[in-house]
This record gives sequence, structure tokens and C-alpha cells, in this order.
Amino acid sequence: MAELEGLEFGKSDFVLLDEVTMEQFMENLKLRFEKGRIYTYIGEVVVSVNPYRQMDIYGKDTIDAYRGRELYENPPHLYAVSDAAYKAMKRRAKDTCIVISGESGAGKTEASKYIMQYIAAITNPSQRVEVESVKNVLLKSNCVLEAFGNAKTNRNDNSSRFGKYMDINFNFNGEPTGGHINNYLLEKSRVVQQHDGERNFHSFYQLLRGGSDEMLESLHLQNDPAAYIYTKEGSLAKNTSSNDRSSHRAVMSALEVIGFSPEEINSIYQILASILLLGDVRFESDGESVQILGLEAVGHVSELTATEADSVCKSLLFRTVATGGGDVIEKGHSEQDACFGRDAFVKALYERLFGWIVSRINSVIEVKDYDPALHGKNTVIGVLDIYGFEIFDNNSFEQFCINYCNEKLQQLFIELILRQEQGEYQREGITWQHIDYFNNQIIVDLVEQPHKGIISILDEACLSVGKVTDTVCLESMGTKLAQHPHYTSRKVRTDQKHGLCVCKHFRIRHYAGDVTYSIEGFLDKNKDLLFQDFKRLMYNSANQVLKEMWPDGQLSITEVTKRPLTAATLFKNSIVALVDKLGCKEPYYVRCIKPNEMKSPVLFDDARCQHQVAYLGLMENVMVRRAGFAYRQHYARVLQRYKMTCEYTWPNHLMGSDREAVEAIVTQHGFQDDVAYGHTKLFVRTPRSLFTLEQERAALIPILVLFLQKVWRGAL
Ligand code: AD9
Ligand code: MG
Repeated sequence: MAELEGLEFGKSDFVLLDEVTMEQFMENLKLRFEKGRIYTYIGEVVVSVNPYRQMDIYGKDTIDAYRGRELYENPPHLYAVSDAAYKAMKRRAKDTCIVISGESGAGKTEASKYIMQYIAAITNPSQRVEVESVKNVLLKSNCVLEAFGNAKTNRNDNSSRFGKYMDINFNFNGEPTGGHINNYLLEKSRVVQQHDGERNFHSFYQLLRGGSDEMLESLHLQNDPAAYIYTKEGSLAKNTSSNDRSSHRAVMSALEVIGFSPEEINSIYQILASILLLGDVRFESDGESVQILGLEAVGHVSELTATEADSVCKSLLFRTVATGGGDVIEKGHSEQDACFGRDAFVKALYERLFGWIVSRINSVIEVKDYDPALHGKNTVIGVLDIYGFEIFDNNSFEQFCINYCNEKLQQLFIELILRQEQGEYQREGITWQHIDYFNNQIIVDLVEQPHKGIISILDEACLSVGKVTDTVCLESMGTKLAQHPHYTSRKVRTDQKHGLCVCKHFRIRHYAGDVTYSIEGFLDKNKDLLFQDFKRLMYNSANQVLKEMWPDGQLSITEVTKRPLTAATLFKNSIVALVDKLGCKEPYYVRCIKPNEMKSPVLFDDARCQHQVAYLGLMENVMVRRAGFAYRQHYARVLQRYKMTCEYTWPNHLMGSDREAVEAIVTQHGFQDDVAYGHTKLFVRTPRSLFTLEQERAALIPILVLFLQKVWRGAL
């Protein structure tokens, strides 16, 4: 029972509210936030409000207080669910996962780091070297992945621009033996373009501001982000330069600790430098052919990528195409094509670098030589920290994918919360009472349904032989989805005189709110075309690390698959696989709420918070917990905690079983109509009954202490 903090801090579990109304919910959430209580439960779900300040609640003492304890024995905390997930995994050999959700800036990544720190702190008490080294790599990987995968956005100064799912493997002793990271759709378009007030990925600024003179010189770089087109805009963002410098040192040291060799680290920075230099390469057309402006930079790129300067120039200016007759010809780019090709190339360079870093970390932490016959079952705790729901002023393909992913996760939440409840009641032989939810499956279908969904329509447009423009594709979507209750195409008047209207936007009524997407660039981003010439160029690099990142560069133009899967379809497939993976684990949830848009530690914006509570389905979550049984606990635990409140069970019971003893406690307190007896657990319908027990216990403790003191002093 989580009522351990005193009523001035509000209810520590929303299930304990007197009435389940939005008003009471919000009152409680606000009160707790203002009192510095950022965590509150709904049963086993943790609702977390971003405090936007350092809290003194993550230290060693707190870890010790939560280690091995039950949820209700301490005030709500991330550590309590982490411990619950760990215990379930260890005691019952169950694979578990902790799913952290909430919108951008709500605190998901911070939560995931505290969860990992907790798991690292409570495992391997005997300090075995190999286990410590696995833990160290798991923890250090965060720093590296954040440097390369996070960026300052208008919503969050350290926004994750990729999705991350990390499995931590444990042996039968509950010690971490390894892990695996899956990354999802890095927002690579950020490398070439950022919104006003936003930055490129942190890694670029860290290198330019934190790299030594010697390092920068060898990379042909200046120590100033304002000097490069890709980092110029973001260089103006405030309060970041000192972080960039110290973060660079931390990343370099993390790379070493993880086990990247000096050559590998060097290659990483050579690729970053090549990207920055390529960004400054320009093209000029004299009407007949296109020339490169900035040949010096191209020379540096060829040196840094260990390729021939001529080959780099050629890849930037020409592409090889297979004609219908099977011939292979070289076709010169237009100025526009050359810019498009260069941008696609640098985006792919960064994306592959990121993917390679992840797989390199995986190669260090993968579980090796694990024989279940010898070592027992290998179990897993998964931690999911994926980009939150996003609404910007201008929403594009990336937001479309991110928001679709959040729809899928919401769907999973609905399914698992219901399924978990239902499963528990069935296992324990108790009748289940059904609760209705808003089911967002209809929105998931709108996006992913074969032949009819938005992704299918986009793919069809991308794969069609003739040139289909973004606007034509949008018109087709408008026709096909006209009747869908969650979809609208928005016409924009483009020609005032003739009243011409063109579709430029479409709107999806997401579970978390309406989002208007601008169709511009959707098809290019979905096609994700990269000329084979660049792939071949990289594959032929004398740098082994670079070559390794481009295995598809060995294919000749005639061997290249004609119809590769589109970006949206690849993303959909990876998210479907992720959801399947999570679905077969025992889930624990952290639902993060962003209290305000100003990053203020004191401001609780009622309307913004209420909106999040509503779309996260937290009210329904409370109702499900209450309509069924708010609390359930193993008989032995109930007995241990409350036996002092009943004359038949104190100090010891003489009943046959723990269940009978618990029945005696319940009957003595007169709430037998409020409970159900499962096979192994007591189920209590209303929180009030447990309150009574808790209060009685609290009242008895001082008497008991006095009694024991007297016994010790020999007075009794
Ligand atoms: V995004 O979807 O990646 O854009 P997140 O991950 O939900 O987003 P993040 O964890 O990065 O948000 O939190 C944003 C900022 O809030 C952090 O950089 C911290 O400054 C702040 N924050 C979040 N949680 C805590 C916390 N428990 N204690 C202190 C916090 N500060
Ligand atoms: Mg994040």
C-alpha cells in the first residue's frame, strides 16, 4: 500500500481518489508536483511529471530503500517499478519490459537512464569483473548514443531523434550478462536542415567546440560551428557551448571504455568532418555541364574517406544508369540533381555511421557462450525509450512516422493493460468486469492498412513509373480517405485571381490531438533514393570501417534491386516487430507528463497537463484498476503486513493456510463483501478497505514499539 507520505502530499496512487473525475485527478497531480512528488501510481503504472530541476531522489540511499521491496512499501518511484520488473524476471524467470511513453520533453530519456542506473546498482553484489564490464558498457552507451542521436529541438534541448529499445540479458543469478540495442528511424534529414532555433545533432558541435587543435587540423576543420552550413544555424543556440566541450571529452572516453579502437574512433570523426565539408560544396551550371565549387573541400573529403578525389567528384556530378537495353551509361546531373545527390549522400553517411556505432556496441555487449543447459534460462528486461508524440508548426514525414509509432504504442498499452488485468483474473479464478476504452486501432489502420492506408498510398505513388508529385499523391489520398473520420485533406488557395486551390496539407486526428502535415517532401523522403555511385564510392574506400558500413556498394548497377522497400514501409515493419517483441513480455509502464512549455520547475500548466492525462488514457487506466480490484497481493504478504491487526493472527496464526489467516483478518475488519479470494492472492475492490487496515496498522506500531522496548528492558 503506497500511502506512506502523509496526506499533505496528496494521494500516492490515483486509484485512491475519492471519486475518479478529471478534476480530482488533476488536483492530485498538481498538488504532488508542487510538493516535489513527481511520481504517482496507477496500480503498477508510474505517472511521472518532469520536474525540470535536479531532484535529490536518485542517490544510493534511495536505491537501498527500494531494493527488493514491494511497490506499496515505499513512496512511488521509478526504482519501485524497476525493482518489480527485475523481481518478476528473477523470481519467475519472466521476460519483462519497461515502456516509457509521453510527448517530447516529458522526461522519457531521463527516466530510462535512472532505470538503467538502478538495475546496474542492485545487481552483481560480488562485483564480478566481467559483469561490471557489461554494466559499464551498457551505461556508457547512453552517452555515445545521445551525442550522435540527440539534438536540440524547439521542444527539448536534448531531444532523442531516434527510437531506442534496449534488451538487458540476465543469467539465472539475476546478473547482467549482456544486451542488445535496437534503434529506430534516425531523423537524418536534420543533418542537412534544421528548423529555426534548432540544432543539428550534438556530435557536430561537440567535435567543433571540444576537439583539440591537433584533431581539428587533421580533420581540416575550424573550431567554429558558425563556419559550416550544416551547423551555422544551430551555432546560435544559447547555453550549449560549455556542454559541448565537456560532452566531447565524455564521449571520447565512453568510446574508449566501450572498446572502440583508436582507428575506429578516428574514422567516426573523419566521417563527421567529411559531412561538414561536403555541406559547403556548391555546384554551378554553365548551361551545358555542372561544375563543383569548392574543390579544396572535395580534396579533403577524399583524404578523410580514403577515396580518390576524382571518384568523389564523379559521384557528385554523374550517375550510372542501366538503360532498357541493358547498357550502362553515365548521366550528368543537373545542378538541382547534384544538390539532391549530395544531401542524400551526407544523410546516408550519418545514418550508416549511427547504425554502425549501434552495431559495434552490440558486438561488445552481445551475450557470448551462453549455454542454457549449463547456466539456466537467460532472461531479459527490455527498456523502451522512443521519441514522443510531436506537433510542430510544420510537420513533415518524420513527425508522421513518429506519431504513427506513438499510435502503435498506445494500442499496445490498451491491449496489455486489458490483457494483463484479464489474464490475472482468469489465472486467479475471478470474474472479470469489462471497461470500455477509446480504441485507437482505427487510426493505426488509417496509417498502416494494406492497400487502403496512408503508407500504402504513399508507396504506390513512389513506385509508380510516371512522375507523381507530392500534391498528386495528396489528392489521391484525399479521394481514397475522404470518408475516414480521422482524416482530412486541407486545400490552400494558391491563386487568388482564379481561386485555384491546391492540396498541400492533410490532417490526422491522432489519439493525442490533431496534427496537420505538410505533404512537401513526403515522396522524396519515403523513396529515400541514394545513387548507387555513392555506395560504390564508399565501398571502395581504403578505410575498412567505412567499407564495412557500405556492403551494398559492391553491387553493380544492373544488380541493384529495382524496387527497394520505402522508408515508411521499413519503419512500419520495424515498429510492428518491436510491438510483437514487447507484447510477449510482462510490461511495466512509465507515463511521462510535461508540466509546461517553458521548461519551468514551478509552472504546472493545467490545460496542457489535462490534455496529456486525457490522451494517455490515464483516467480509463484508473477506472480499470478500480472497476476490477484496485489491489491484489499474495496471501503471505498481506498476512505479514497486517497480522498485528487481528487477534487470530497475532503474533502467529493457527489456521491451516495463509489464505485462511487472511480471511480471518478481512472478516474481523468487516470488509468481506469488498474482496475476492484468488488462488494465490487477495483481491480488494475499493481502496478504502485497505486504508482501514493501513490506519489500524499505523496506530498499532507505536504501541508495539513500546511493548517491545519494555520486553527488551526486561520490564515485562
Ligand atoms: V524526446 O521525446 O526525446 O524529445 P524526452 O526523452 O521525453 O523527450 P528528456 O528525458 O530528454 O525528454 O527530458 C527533457 C529534459 O527535462 C531533460 O534534459 C532534463 O533537463 C529535464 N528532466 C526530465 N526528467 C527529469 C528528472 N527526472 N529530473 C530532472 C529532468 N530533470
Ligand atoms: Mg528522449
